[in-house]
Amino acid sequence: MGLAKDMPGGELKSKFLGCLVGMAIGDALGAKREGRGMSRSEDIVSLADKLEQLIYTDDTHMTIGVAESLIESNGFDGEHMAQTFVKNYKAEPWRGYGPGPPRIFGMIKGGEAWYSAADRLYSGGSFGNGSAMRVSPVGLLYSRNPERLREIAYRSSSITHSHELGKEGAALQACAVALALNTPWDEDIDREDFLSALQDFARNQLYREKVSRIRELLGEQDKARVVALLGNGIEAPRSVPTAIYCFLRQPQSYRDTVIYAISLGGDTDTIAAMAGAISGAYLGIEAIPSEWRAKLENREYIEALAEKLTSSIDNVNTG
Ligand code: R7I
Ligand code: MG
Ligand code: MG
Repeated sequence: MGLAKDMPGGELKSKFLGCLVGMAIGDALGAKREGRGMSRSEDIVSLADKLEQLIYTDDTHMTIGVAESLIESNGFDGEHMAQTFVKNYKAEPWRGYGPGPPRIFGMIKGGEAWYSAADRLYSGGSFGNGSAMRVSPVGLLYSRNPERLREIAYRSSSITHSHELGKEGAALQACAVALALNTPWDEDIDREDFLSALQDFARNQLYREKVSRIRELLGEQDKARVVALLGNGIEAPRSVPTAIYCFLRQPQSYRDTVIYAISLGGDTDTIAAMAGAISGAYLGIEAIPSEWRAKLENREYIEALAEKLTSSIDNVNTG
């Protein structure tokens, strides 16, 4: 993974903002199609035009929790992050959370340790995409150190998703965010290099195979084939590779990335959130259509978190 320590400060900040705002807009726009079949790009564009506000779901709500906790703790603190999730869920339980996390929050409130509660779910932990969808702040903050990135992605996942496939999905998504962040925005994404880096990073055979499928599908016109081979579901292995694919198909356009992700149907808010996070981390905030940015609920708070995260990158990496 490129380290990109010499990136100009303005570019770095724009990429942090692009990642979190890009994630939230993908989530909010995708939420309007979650659980449905495929749709036409034109219909998604007109939907985006019609909406007066972009209201986000659990994907963004939990990403906010990850960012808040990383900032307040100056890095990862599992107990603090778990308590942040519990507090945020209590304040806004209506955000469309998956079935597992609220049960975990109940266990943690009842005294169960943050590192063991998730093992009690689905006999061996969840492999839902709930820990990958919220991991982008980890990808940004630990982008200079792939092994720490993996460790923190796993540990942040294990609060709610302790199955190997859940943890590995979070790590792969964080790695994709870091690779996008570390590629200067005036340099083209080398898709071969990007996929090789992901292939080398992945520790799990199923994800390695999925990365190979991404490579085979780059020129594919048939969306049904993309969905058949990569998936569009709520499970991490059936959505994280899909999100990475959506970005790599059209790395130069945030708008096209998110619209394509939603057009695949299924878990559209989450796939568009993850694809939008990667795209925004590469292209920066200015590449996101301003009329979409203007409609995003709570945008100023999300931007403030992104700015604080940018300021903590040096502390976290020297501390
Ligand atoms: O992963 P999670 O937080 O859900 C995230 C999704 C996103 O689409 C959000 O936008 C929101 O809508 O919810 O919730 P989990 O309950 O941990 O996992 C989601 C689903 O994955 C579960 O309801 C199961 O259907 C499936 N799943 C499993 N099924 C069988 N065995 C996850 N782990 C297992 C398993 O081990
Ligand atoms: Mg959601
Ligand atoms: Mg979803």
